[in-house]
Amino acid sequence: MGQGGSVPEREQPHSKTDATLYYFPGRGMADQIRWMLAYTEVSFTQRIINKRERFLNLVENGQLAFGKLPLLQIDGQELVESQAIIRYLAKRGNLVGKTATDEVYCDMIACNIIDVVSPLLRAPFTRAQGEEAEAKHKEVLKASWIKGGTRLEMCIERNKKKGKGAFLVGDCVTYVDVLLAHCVTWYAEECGSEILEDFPYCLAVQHAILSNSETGMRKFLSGNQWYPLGSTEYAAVVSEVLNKPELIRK
Ligand SMILES: N[C@@H](CCC(=O)N[C@@H](CS)C(=O)NCC(=O)O)C(=O)O
Repeated sequence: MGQGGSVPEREQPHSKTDATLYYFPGRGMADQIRWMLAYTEVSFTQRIINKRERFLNLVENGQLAFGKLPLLQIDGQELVESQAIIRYLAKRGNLVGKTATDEVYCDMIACNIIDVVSPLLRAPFTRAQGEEAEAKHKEVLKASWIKGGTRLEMCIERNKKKGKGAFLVGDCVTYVDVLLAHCVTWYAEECGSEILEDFPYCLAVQHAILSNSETGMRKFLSGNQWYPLGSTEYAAVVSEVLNKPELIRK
């Protein structure tokens, strides 16, 4: 309840952009959504949740259906659950392939990509201090990429052998290519671009997504709507907002 037992006021969407995204001041589970918004040229405002009270207000006024961020206001709706939001944006942007089979393959691959991305989501909370510990942390992340990336590389190779093109599904870009480009870009930032040397197909997809001048990716990546790698300060904000001290490394 808000002050005096009243329900706090609902947060209204920004009136000058197509969408309003609520999340902590960092990448996390909102990041795939940001890339999808940028790729499909949906303008968006970010509402930064960096205080526990603001988070509780969203919960208490019923805007977080399951009590969790991210929240996206778009087309007169309030959407939660990151993977449902991504699928909505994919359909809205005509990025789910051409057939029902393409669509279910995209679903399967998107489910896998979130598993591959998960170690990156945890990185701000597991990042260790000191040269040796940092190198070890990098090695752990690198191993996650090699394991997950190898399967994704094989998916593109198989699709290409069917005469389709260097995409994950079908013969044109789908949203899972955008999600893969995001994943590849983030892993390269964490571990160094040399981790992609043996992944020519993943690199080709990343290149196709980042170099497509008809989307909003370039502007997005050079602007301030994409956050840097999560720091210990970011981890502290998330821990405070969620009231989860155990998230912070001692
Ligand atoms: N399945 C949800 C998970 C979202 C999630 O775990 N959100 C975290 C922040 S990244 C949260 O808000 N947790 C609230 C809490 O633990 O109280 C999704 O994909 O959106």
